[in-house]
Amino acid sequence: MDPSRHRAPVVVEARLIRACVEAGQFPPPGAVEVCFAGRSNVGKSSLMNALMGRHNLVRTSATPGCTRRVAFYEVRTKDELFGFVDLPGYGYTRRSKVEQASWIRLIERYLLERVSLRAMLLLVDVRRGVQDQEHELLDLLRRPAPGRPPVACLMVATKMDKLSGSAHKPRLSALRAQVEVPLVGSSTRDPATRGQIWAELRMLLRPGPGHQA
Ligand SMILES: Nc1nc2c(ncn2[C@@H]2O[C@H](COP(=O)(O)OP(=O)(O)O)[C@@H](O)[C@H]2O)c(=O)[nH]1
Ligand SMILES: [Mg+2]
Repeated sequence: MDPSRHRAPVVVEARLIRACVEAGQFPPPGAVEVCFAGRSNVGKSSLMNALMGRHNLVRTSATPGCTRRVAFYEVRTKDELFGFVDLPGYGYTRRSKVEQASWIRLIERYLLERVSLRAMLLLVDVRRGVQDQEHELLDLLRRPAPGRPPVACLMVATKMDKLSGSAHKPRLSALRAQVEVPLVGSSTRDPATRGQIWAELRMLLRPGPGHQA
């Protein structure tokens, strides 16, 4: 494999633009946007920090359910600009029905109407695997959305370090059999992850049919 494929860019600037509790607060669409979705505590904030090369720009938490906002970040490399968007996590059982309904509305508005959205990284804990909510999110992305171009999707199985090395390959194969989008493993404990996920992200954003959900 070409080693340059796995070289992560130097992120010269990464900053929070706005954290929104409703769609009316979303900043105007601009740079190519990548959103990070997944169950609470799956490792979204950690992966975003790793990709941005920042330790704690996106707040990580050992307590699930803390992020209830759609948070827009701007990520600048030497010659590119990306929007990274942290979507509120789901699967937090102590949340009320009203909160869940407002979560769904917010996610739908973002995923179906955001014209600058080009890719979604959908995270699953490698031990928990792909469940109904992930399939529902993939279905949502496939819904007709006349206002925006198609969105490519990559699944990321997080916390690979929690499995023994010999379990990695068979587990990833089993997960890949459950979805029609590409799936890769990640671990914030593994320094190679940053370059690998950046490489996948770049492939995802390449013009062409891509890996649409
Ligand atoms: N072992 C391990 N822990 C992780 C990994 N990624 C995230 N975590 C931990 O999982 C917890 C939740 O992570 P966070 O990024 O806040 O999840 P979020 O709710 O999806 O944003 C934190 O305690 C992280 O340190 C990983 O790859 N390996
Ligand atoms: Mg988070």
